[in-house]
Amino acid sequence: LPAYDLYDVRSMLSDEERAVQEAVARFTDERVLPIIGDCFDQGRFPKELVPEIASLGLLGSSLPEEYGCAGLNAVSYGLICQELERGDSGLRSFVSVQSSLCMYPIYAYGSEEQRRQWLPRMAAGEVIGCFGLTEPHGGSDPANMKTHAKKDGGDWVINGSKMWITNGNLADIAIVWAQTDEGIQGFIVEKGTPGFTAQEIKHKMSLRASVTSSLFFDNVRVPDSARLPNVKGLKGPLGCLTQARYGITWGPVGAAIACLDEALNYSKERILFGRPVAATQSAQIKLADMARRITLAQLLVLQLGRLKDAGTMQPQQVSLAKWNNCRMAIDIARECRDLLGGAGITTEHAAIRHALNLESVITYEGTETVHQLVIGRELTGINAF
Ligand code: TGC
Ligand code: FAD
Repeated sequence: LPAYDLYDVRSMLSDEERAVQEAVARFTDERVLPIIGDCFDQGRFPKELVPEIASLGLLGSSLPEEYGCAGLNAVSYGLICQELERGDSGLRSFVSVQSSLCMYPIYAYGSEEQRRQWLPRMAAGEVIGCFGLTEPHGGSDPANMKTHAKKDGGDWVINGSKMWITNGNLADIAIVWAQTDEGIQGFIVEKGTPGFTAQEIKHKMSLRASVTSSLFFDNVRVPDSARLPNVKGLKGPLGCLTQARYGITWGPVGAAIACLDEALNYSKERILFGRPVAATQSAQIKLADMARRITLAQLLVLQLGRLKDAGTMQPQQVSLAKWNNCRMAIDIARECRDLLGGAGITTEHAAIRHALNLESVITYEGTETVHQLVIGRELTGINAF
């Protein structure tokens, strides 16, 4: 059995799920891995891959075919995230944001007209989206939102700012959450709307192959037809987060597999004190422990995906898996970096890139602490936020 599937999880997948995984794995091996170290080095998102990602059906893959999407199940979406993140968390982020944070709210909360206007072009990668929830004063507490939209005749006027927004400078549209007199509401704001600007965040040490931006809204006027009509309140954005977090439970499994694979190969070839590093008991214990944690994480997400496909998945279950799998992957990436010695500190090898990326992944979509407190509240019935 391969080190990355000791429990033969593959045998628990349907033929369609296996085919999806194979297609994305091939894309990652052939198109992502040869360039991604340089992209990370240069701080460049490989935008040239977007048409291929779209043609593989990876954008909004769970949405129905009538909107130009692939209509795949949740487990397939998870496998897409896993295989993309085996390449780089930045590419998985791109797909998470487009699919779960932009296409999903248009599908779930939008009018039929909005669905038809945006979803087919977003599935084709012709329109790129970003999702603006987090604000500079504190992302963990989105209820304390300062950005607001005021009704003015038939229009809305938006003022405020958002920070740490994936795809911000790439995006043709932004899903923007703003406080209104009737609670938090979502708006589709098009690039080029007067008063709307995006500024790329530089000097990142993490997710360097991904675009992250601040968004500014200075009296941005949009028509009522840009408002998502079918949701009000924090449950709107939080419902999107549940979708995206679900994908993020799978993604880090891919990053961890990439690191283990690399460290395993390296330690078998690295001869020290007359034998391969892999022949030492301490290296074997480390590698075995990584395989153990990856196996547990794989079983966790597969069951989570089956629950999602059955329609019974709860947000708390997503929190537990997001916490567990991000922690699992970041620890493994750091341990693999150590097994590579000095060779582990450059982008010639993947471990440090994954370790640095996972610093973002463990923070965004709810920090580790936020997810721990969600489980604490579930157990005790006491809100400790
Ligand atoms: P609470 O005030 O109790 O609830 C408000 C309403 O929302 C409902 N709800 C949910 N609905 C769906 N999914 C969930 N996960 C939900 N959680 C709560 C809830 O039922 C209620 O509905 P209603 O009808 O009663 O009004 O909110 P809470 O106390 O549960 O929330 C507190 C807390 C801290 C958990 C929440 O604020 C939180 O999750 N904070 C973290 C914020 C966060 O994760 N931000 C992420 C920004 S996006 C991002 O990072 C993208 S990175 C993407 C990439 O590049 O891949
Ligand atoms: P804060 O909320 O200020 O948290 C600071 C610290 O306080 C953390 O350690 C946190 O765990 C801790 N903390 C918070 N509450 C408590 C508590 N009650 N008790 C104890 N400790 C607590 N957001 C978007 O809206 N859209 C995006 O596309 C997006 N993309 C991102 C991309 C990247 C690369 C990054 C880094 C972030 C992105 N985010 C995005 C923002 C992300 O969701 C936030 O960074 C995250 O929610 C945390 O918010 P914050 O950074 O303001 O930290």
